[in-house]
Amino acid sequence: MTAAPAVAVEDIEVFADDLDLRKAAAVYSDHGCLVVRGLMKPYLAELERDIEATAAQSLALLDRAERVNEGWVTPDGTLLIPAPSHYSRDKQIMVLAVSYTTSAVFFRSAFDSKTVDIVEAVLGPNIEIFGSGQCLYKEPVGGHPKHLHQDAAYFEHRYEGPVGVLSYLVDTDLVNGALHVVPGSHTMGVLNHIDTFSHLGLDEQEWPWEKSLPVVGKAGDSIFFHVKTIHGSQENHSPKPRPVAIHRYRRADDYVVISATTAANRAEAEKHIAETRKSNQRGLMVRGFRAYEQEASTQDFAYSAKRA
Ligand SMILES: O=C(O)CCC(=O)C(=O)O
Repeated sequence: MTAAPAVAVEDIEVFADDLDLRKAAAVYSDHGCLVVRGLMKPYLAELERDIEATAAQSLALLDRAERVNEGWVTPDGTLLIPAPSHYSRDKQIMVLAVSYTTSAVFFRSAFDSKTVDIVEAVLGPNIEIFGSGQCLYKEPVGGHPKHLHQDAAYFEHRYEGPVGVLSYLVDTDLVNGALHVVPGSHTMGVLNHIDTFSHLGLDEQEWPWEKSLPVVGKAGDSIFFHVKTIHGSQENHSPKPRPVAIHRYRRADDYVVISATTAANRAEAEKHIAETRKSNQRGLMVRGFRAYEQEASTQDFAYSAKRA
């Protein structure tokens, strides 16, 4: 029989309205995950507006989608994967092209002071944004599952790696695709991932859903998770879309050493780990200061100053 997690959701939960930063950081450090109830509530209505506008825009561009390794990409940048056979079309949305460069509220919500306070309590004083924000969008009536996985399989870092903050934008339960987490799995190192329907994932025989803890929540609840915490979510069987918004933060001196989306390109990237350089991303600072580091390639700074 598969052992279910010994941790309950109540053990990993705090409340944005009465935030206890020390407790939040301790929960995150012990379990590699933390639920903050109500954190993204102030941004919900505007986020939903921009997300639904993007979904409508991308579907209108579907006939111009181009084939890529991971599925298809529309001209505005939405990633689609094959749809179940009962769909009216052959493709379903997976990652919606809404980001800090297309949505002001998405950008603004990344700087939310309570969110960054928690990240600072976890990562320390100097924090940058990693990536441009992400929206995973499960379409109604069967929208895609995301197999259990560690984000480190996709972006392994030199140091602590990013803290992911996934926020529910609709009430989310076992019917429409609650996020599942495996508390404590952040201490297990980077596990071997295989190619699955939803890209890199863990072998289902070894990591069945029963080993994970579902986090049911309201719109506006956020789940913080470590880059090595195992997580994923099942299909959306409800009649409405189930989007989530994800912000990622990391120490200002951290950087990617392996970037991958398939078992083959991960194996190739692993061969070049020694060649990776500190300058592979310089995100916007959300807290603190980025000190000059010789190792972080002055050439790129000089080049971009010339281009500006
Ligand atoms: O939409 C979800 O729940 C999946 C999110 C996720 O697993 C990820 O972004 O890594």
